Amino acid sequence: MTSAPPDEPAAPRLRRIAHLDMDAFFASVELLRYPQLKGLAVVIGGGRRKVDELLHQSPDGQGLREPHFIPVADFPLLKDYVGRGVITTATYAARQFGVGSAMGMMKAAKLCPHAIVLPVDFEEVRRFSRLFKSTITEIAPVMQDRGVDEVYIDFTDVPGGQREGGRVLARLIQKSIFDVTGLTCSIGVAPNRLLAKMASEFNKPNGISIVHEEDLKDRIWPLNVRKINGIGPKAGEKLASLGITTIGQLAAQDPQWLIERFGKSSGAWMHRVAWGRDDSPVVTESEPVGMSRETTFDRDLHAVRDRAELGRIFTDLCERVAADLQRKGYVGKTIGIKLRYDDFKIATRDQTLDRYTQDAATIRRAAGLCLKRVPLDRKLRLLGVRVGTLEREGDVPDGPPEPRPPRSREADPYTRPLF
Ligand code: DCP
Ligand code: MG
Repeated sequence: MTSAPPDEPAAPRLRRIAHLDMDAFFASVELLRYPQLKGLAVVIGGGRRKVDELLHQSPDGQGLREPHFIPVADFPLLKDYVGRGVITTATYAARQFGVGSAMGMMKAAKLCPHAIVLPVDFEEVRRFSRLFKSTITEIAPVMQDRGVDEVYIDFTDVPGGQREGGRVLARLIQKSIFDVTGLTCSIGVAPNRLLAKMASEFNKPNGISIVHEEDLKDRIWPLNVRKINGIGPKAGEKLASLGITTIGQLAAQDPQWLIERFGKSSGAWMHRVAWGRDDSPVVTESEPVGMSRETTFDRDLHAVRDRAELGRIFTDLCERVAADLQRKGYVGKTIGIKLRYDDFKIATRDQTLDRYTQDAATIRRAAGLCLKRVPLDRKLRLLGVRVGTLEREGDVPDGPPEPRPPRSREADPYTRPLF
């Protein structure tokens, strides 16, 4: 390790914020599955994965084909599409024809009839979304999730984050994401989130743009006001009707004039952002520590006399917690219950499993065991089920486990559930 000599003052650390956005994300994910389509015009939209099933079925009816080996000529084309579907995204090759997000498929077919149409695979998209984000946080831990394909990253204190205005670190992140996923992204690095978001679009696809405070006049002011994250179609229209289309024109307005037309906070905000000012921090979302579902009964229920009804509610709560975990992509290890008695006293119990789960039946069995450890002589007002000690599904080495079948009935404490 070498360090700077003590008499050489360290360069001042500037706030450097990056915005990273994946290129043609849903389409690029499909190209990983069908690399033979690389470079071609492909649009994502329309029907379900039935297309895939058809594609994968070999023409002679002899089983399934490998996705890689399906001839390009067998893919469905936009010109043959009939329906009211809308395009979700398009490859850059398709965009050259003027085709893009939110355009009706029939209209797009007129512009680019030979484009290949594929449906979106949300599960696959989510998997790659998690993968590229975890690749980033391994390098730069302060990351804010902004949706399926974009994040903000605070470069300020990360090694390489100051070099060449952030370009060195941006390059490393871009390369790491490509190595791990095979996908490209574009990154803008700037003094704040507002400018970084605009910068990430400057060099799409697979580009890096570095913006400094002094670039405001040349690179930001010529842009349309709609490029400001937060100025939507309505505000854009109103500004246009006032003769303001570029960010530079917005910056030239007297703040008071803007406040009179857009209200105190919006008017002041518009003036601030037009001058490239934004102090908002990159906020790392905290991971949830647990997920729970509970219900208060319409009438107080008794563990023995209302056993059937309680049993149904209990199972339902477990299923709902399991569905929450699955939907959000978590697995948990600690299963807990909460009861409130008719005297409003609360009892909780929990149990930690050997393995992580998101399975309703596993949760139900463990929660049933917890229930055996609480007094049940009073009536109940409320019942809750919680799963804690969460990990992201996929981060757990052995994956979401299946419950092991009990060795024998005698050894199985779950065979006599209370509810
Ligand atoms: N998306 C969507 N509906 C829209 C716009 C986008 O479902 N109206 C989806 C599909 C995109 C993904 O979100 O692949 C990311 O949106 P982007 O705006 O970042 O678009 P892309 O990543 O597809 O392209 P770009 O390279 O311009 O970022
Ligand atoms: Mg994108």
